[in-house]
Amino acid sequence: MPSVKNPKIILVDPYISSIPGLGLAYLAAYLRKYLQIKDIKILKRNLFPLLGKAIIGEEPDLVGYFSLTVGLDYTHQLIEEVAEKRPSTIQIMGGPHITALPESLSPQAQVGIIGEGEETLVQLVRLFQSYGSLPTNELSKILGIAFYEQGHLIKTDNRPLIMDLDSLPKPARDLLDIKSYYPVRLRAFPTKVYRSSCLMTTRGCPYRCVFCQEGKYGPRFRYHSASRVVEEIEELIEQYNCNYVEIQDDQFLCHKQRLRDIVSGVKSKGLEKKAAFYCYLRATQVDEEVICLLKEMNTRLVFIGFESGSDKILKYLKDKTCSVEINQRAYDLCRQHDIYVYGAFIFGSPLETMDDMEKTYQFMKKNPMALCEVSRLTPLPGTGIWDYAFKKGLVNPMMDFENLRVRVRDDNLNQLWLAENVTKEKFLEFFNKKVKPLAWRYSQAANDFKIIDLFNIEFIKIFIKNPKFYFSVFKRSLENIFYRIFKGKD
Ligand code: B12
Ligand code: SF4
Repeated sequence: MPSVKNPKIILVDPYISSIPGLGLAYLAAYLRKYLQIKDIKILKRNLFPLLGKAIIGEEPDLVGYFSLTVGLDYTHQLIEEVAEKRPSTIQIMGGPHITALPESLSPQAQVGIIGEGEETLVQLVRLFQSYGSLPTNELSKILGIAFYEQGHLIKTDNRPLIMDLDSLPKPARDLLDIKSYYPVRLRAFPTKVYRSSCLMTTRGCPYRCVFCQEGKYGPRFRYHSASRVVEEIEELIEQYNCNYVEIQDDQFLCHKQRLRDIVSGVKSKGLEKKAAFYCYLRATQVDEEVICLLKEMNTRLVFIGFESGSDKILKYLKDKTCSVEINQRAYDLCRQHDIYVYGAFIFGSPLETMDDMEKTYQFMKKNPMALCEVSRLTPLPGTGIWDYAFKKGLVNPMMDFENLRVRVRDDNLNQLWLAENVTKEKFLEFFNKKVKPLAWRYSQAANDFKIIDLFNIEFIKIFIKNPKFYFSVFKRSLENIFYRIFKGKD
């Protein structure tokens, strides 16, 4: 049995996602390094559908939950279940949602972590080691947390940011079961079966896009050194056998000299021959040199938030820092260098008209995407658009956060819709008729997927494991062939 001096800690990611989030792995590595905690696990919903039971079965002393806005109810249910069945367990919530809205802290949880959690968690675990509990008079001395004292929520002062990211130990990927995420990239490149995994090389962002939580908290950009980035890439490839490396940063390109150094480091170790790369780009940071550098390190796919084909809407969404011309240039440069583009678009800004939406559709149609993500402008807590919607009385900290789903689907008429000049129904009709079919076709056409690819050995393995998925790819590939024959017609 673990003693209080050597507590058993479970970190929980209650979301199903295509890649393993790294936040909890950073925390685990920090606990290992500074407190030599050995008994630590990350439980992810992907792998444990009955997460509550799995947590309780571990008999933990302390459980920490990652929180996003959508899905918060599920996290609260887990916390209630654990509180009921194992009341002695200390429960803590962290992540983007609690950071933006600490008042969402479950009454059954002892502490909410605001912002970066490494140092805060170490201090909390130390407290637990000393007292066997988290006494509130001691909690009030810890920076960057929220907790209840006699029913009132107390927030302590903000914790200073970690400025030297290289001082953080590498995320504890050994706790993530990386292999279980390998095959997901099939949807991006059906003809190639990659073994993918990810890294983060920066934190924060100097921009202030109205839909994003990063921008709201101002210019707090920090980055790992090029040599540390190359070390992590090498670890993914050599130790975890990955051949597809996803760089999940919002701001991978923010520092050009660092990019040059990363690329030369990757090449000096021959890593570009062992793996393909994927990263996020901001169109304003793209120029010929950047794209050539990305190409040199074998970047196959880049994610670009084009957001809109209307300058008026782009200005609004991206705080006047981008334009359709800049977006077009970024797209063209990528395609000229044979890098596939994963484009993201946002519909539903307050002053957006049908004409603006049509411009976005035309941009999408002109520029085939390898993958395409369509979102509605959603007032997530901590963003500029949350403040706007809050002033209008459309959102509040007690609302049903399930109405803040970001992706556009055709069945969610309850979702908040902010465009004043276009009804939600009219938008969904336009989306279903024009945008959705285009996005599906592109994901196949841009990848040059062929019927013959269905007979490659990896696909046959998929057929055996998951015939439903196999047939959905088959259907899409037929659509793709028809699309190519009648290309341009919609
Ligand atoms: C990579 C990424 C993804 C990945 C992986 C998601 C994941 N589970 O981590 C993918 C592509 C799957 C994804 C999808 C989505 N994402 Co995303 N994503 C990111 C991104 C760019 C990086 C996440 C990351 O690794 N950060 C680095 C680590 C170190 O930070 P961290 O996870 O926040 O953890 C630190 C602290 O928060 C804290 N902490 C976190 N948890 C805990 C727990 C405890 C106990 C403690 C003590 C501390 C603590 O300590 C950690 C270390 O300092 C962030 C933006 C960002 N820069 O963070 C958006 C972000 C998290 N995503 C966001 C959104 C909206 C989504 C989607 C809903 C979008 C959509 N299209 O539907 C989906 C949700 C999917 C899902 N089911 O998870 C929002 C979340 C906003 C919110 N309030 O919920 C963010 C913040 C971006 C934004 N727009 O502002 N995303
Ligand atoms: S969308 Fe990207 S560029 Fe804009 S604030 Fe968020 S992280 Fe920064």
